[in-house]
Amino acid sequence: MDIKEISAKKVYDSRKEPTICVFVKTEAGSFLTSSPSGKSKGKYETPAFAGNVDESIKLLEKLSPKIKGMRIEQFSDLEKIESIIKKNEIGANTLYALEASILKALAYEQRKQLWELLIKDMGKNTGKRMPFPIGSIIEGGLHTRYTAGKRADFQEFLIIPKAGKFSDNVEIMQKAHDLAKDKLKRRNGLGRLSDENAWSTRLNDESCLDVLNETRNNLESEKSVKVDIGIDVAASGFYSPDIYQYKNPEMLLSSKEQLNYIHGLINTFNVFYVEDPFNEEDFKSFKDLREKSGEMPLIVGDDLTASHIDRFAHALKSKSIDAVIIKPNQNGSLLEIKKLIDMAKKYKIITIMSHRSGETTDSTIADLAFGWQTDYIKTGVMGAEREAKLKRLMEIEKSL
Ligand code: 2PG
Ligand code: MG
Repeated sequence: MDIKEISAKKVYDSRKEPTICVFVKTEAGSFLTSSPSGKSKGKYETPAFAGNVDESIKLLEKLSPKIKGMRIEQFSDLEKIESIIKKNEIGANTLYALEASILKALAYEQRKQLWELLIKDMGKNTGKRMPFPIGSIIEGGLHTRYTAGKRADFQEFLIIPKAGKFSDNVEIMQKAHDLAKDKLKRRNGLGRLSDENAWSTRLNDESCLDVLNETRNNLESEKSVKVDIGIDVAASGFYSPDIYQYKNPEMLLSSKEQLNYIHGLINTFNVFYVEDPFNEEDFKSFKDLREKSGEMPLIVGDDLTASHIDRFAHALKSKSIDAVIIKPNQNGSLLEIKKLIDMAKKYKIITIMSHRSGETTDSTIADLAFGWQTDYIKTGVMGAEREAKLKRLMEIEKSL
């Protein structure tokens, strides 16, 4: 397949913030991908743009003649692109959208779905397992506005249903969203929808966990299926300086106290999944929590690892995590994202493909999750941007 032309335009995400959509033209047609954007960005993420969206578009136009005519025949040919376009100069959102569009064009030329193109490089023994979805039900921190002057300090309260079928899990997540709404209302704590279309609330973290735990218990007995719950603490968002500064209720916790606090919540509410419980520099506390909590909760790195191989390798060496969040636009290079997934699988670290809080209706990450066989996908529950990924995975499940 030969690239005839590349171009880009500015589009707006679910937060009405500008992001980029990249088009790749070939003999067969035009293929496009738009990039999401985060709010709670890790310090170690690749910058999203070359300054801003407009500057990224200009730079891409300038580099376009060097890409014109380039032949792409397999995934690894993205190296040719990356020898010309550097992620730190053009921005991760631009490079990611460009590479994803190229792969869509290549898949089309080979009469394959995008996931089929990707799964081919996963080795002979790779099965075709649907990922378990992880959906945000209540949100606090940087993902919400205040409700009656308050919000939860943790960023996300998550539901993780474990039915055998992906489509059943989607239904359970949607039911959880409804149930939690009623429970919040009864506690006089229901706010508006948050950035990811979860519920905002004036309730504190412990009350949110209580609501979530009750929701899970209801669903487990109604559906006779295992349902796990989780939190994304996004602790870097309220760590300053050298102390965890809670607002709801007000408390200042040292790292040691934070560890004991989180450990207590894991036990009280039977929490299965704990993302970024500490500041993004603190590999040691992640490890200490892992050791203290034993088998049960998955300790998950997001801001800690920032979808970069060196950060992930550090987390591996220091035994800090059980699972890793993969956000393609935290890095920009799909070659590196694939390497990171291969490495995680090799060392038996659980992989979680993830959306961003600012999303478009682009569903590329659904194909990346299935094609690269990640264990989970974290992509929300409600709203067109979140449902686009869930629908795409249900479509894939149906086609198998
Ligand atoms: C996270 C993400 C997605 P953001 O922290 O896991 O939920 O948030 O995109 O704002 O970084
Ligand atoms: Mg996170």
